[in-house]
Amino acid sequence: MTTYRVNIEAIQEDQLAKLRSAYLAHQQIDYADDRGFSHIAGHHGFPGNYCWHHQRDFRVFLRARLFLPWHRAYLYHFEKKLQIISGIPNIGIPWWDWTSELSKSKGIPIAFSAEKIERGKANPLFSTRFPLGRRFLDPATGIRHAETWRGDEAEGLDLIQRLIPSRKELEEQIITRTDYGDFSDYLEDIHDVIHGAVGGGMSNVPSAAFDPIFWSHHAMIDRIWYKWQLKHGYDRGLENMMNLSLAPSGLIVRDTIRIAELGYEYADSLASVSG
Ligand SMILES: [Cu+2]
Repeated sequence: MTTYRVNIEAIQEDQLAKLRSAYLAHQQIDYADDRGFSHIAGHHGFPGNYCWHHQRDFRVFLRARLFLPWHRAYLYHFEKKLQIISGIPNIGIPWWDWTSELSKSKGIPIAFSAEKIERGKANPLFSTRFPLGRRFLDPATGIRHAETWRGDEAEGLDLIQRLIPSRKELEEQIITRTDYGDFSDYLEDIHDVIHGAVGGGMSNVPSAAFDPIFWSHHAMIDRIWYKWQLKHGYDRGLENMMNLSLAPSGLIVRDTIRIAELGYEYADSLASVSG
């Protein structure tokens, strides 16, 4: 069964309700359980520090452009556990298309920005608690947060409007940037802008992956890489990195090259996933 990742801005009410219940179930798993949301979020920055950004991670001396394959493996691992814990076998991480007209005019989609959902319940796509009673310091305000937090909305929107390409501009970049390294660096810079635009815990590596929007931001990054691969070749630029480890997912670069082999696909229309 293929997992279809859908556009959060086009998601239907019943799909959104399913997604919320899946994330909530995942977030309620104890940190000690390595299938749970908080344990997996802890792999990225605090306490795991496994993530690859700007050709490095903090655990090895190697320099390599593993940003895209590492995060693909990371999302895959997260999604599998989300499916197991929620009992919804094909639930996928939705992607947030920050190049859309809606995001350029309103910023973060309502599915992630609403603090409360029906009957005043907390929105599991808006925030979650940090595990182990840990509090993260917001350098901007000096406040220590027990839950994920966001930055100033107006400042975030301004960054998106000024620094994020339009859909058309992005499509042109996907076509014209034929070199993997050049493309990966371009995409990573855009990625950094979004981390800053969401702000709060998302703008710091130790806390970023605890924010539920992290996964949808990275699904968009992954989807763009996939589109680039379709144009320029699946393994382009990674020929010499195929056997590198993407710890702690258990995958190596070679395993991440084809998303069809990982069992998921990006749905461009919801018609294909309504069944
Ligand atoms: Cu990121």
